[in-house]
Amino acid sequence: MSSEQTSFERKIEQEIAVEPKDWMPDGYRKTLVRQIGQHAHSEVVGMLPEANWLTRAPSLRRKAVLLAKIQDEAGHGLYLYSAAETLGGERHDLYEKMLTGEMKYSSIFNYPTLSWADVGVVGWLVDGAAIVNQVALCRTSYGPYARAMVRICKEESFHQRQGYEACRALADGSEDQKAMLQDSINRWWWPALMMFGPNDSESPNSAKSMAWKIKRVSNDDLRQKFVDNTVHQVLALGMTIPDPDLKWNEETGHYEFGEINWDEFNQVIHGHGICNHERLKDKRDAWEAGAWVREAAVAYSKKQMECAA
Ligand code: BYC
Repeated sequence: MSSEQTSFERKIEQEIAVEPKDWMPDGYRKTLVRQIGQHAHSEVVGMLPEANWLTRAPSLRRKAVLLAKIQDEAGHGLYLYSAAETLGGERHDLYEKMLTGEMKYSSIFNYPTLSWADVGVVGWLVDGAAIVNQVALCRTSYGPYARAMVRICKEESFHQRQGYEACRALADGSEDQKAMLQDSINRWWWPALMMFGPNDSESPNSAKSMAWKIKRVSNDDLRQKFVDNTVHQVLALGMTIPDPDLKWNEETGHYEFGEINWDEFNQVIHGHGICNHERLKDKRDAWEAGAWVREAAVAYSKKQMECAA
């Protein structure tokens, strides 16, 4: 083993952050660029389902809050693209891979937001699931990713709270509002569980990622934590969970839950979900329509450099 490799292994073992200029195995770098890139894409694609309700928010306060949340997500995308760039993952290249479908983004954003309740439920369940995953990633072995996660988690906690608060308002409302909330929970519950990825035994990347401490907690353990955290919140709203197999296990101290529809998950991550086509089309259109902004930014920075020279 080379001295560089020994030094890398020691850092992983002793939980000393790996930094951009450190030597790292090719596979470690590639795995990080893949995961961080997909994470960044999820943030920017995740803006679309919520933006669908911006012009129809039920009050000015709700509109302002939603707008701020969506802007935060753009910011999260930027932190993450920057973290990928420290590994040599060029932003333009990663973005194009997302637009052509070569790189993935989270399955959850291929479902439609059909009612206002979906905006609350996305904030509460989707950001809630994202936080469970991202809190663990605050201890990931690559320094820039871990530091981005700390800041993102602070903002995501706010998102989760605003989502729950919006759901609370519906749960305290009319019978129609309660029914709208229940319908939304019914549609988002299972896709939220899918966010954590395939079962550990079916996850091709997990073993390496756990050994390198890129992932600190397995897909199944994170999913279990999310279920354990969330069941009480659903019940506190007076709502139900669309899972006849859900039950508390006194011995393990965890909820048991039913089998996820993995066929549906696989369809969605391979481009055949309800909204995959629409999401990528919207992103491609925005990329093309924004070409003049990128050109203007480059021209402006060249001019600035000429003036400074
Ligand atoms: N969706 O071996 P596995 C947010 C893919 S956004 C799509 O377990 P890994 C928010 C996986 O990529 C939150 N694809 O993979 C934003 C792999 O395919 P490739 C986004 C999935 O990487 C706006 C294959 O399946 N969070 O917070 O070890 C509004 C096999 O899986 C999914 C992150 O991105 C999925 N759900 O583990 C509101 C967190 N699951 O790449 C909220 C960072 C799996 O080999 N990412 N795949 O072609 C991770 O923690 C890990 O990448 C995962 C998957 C746990 C997601």
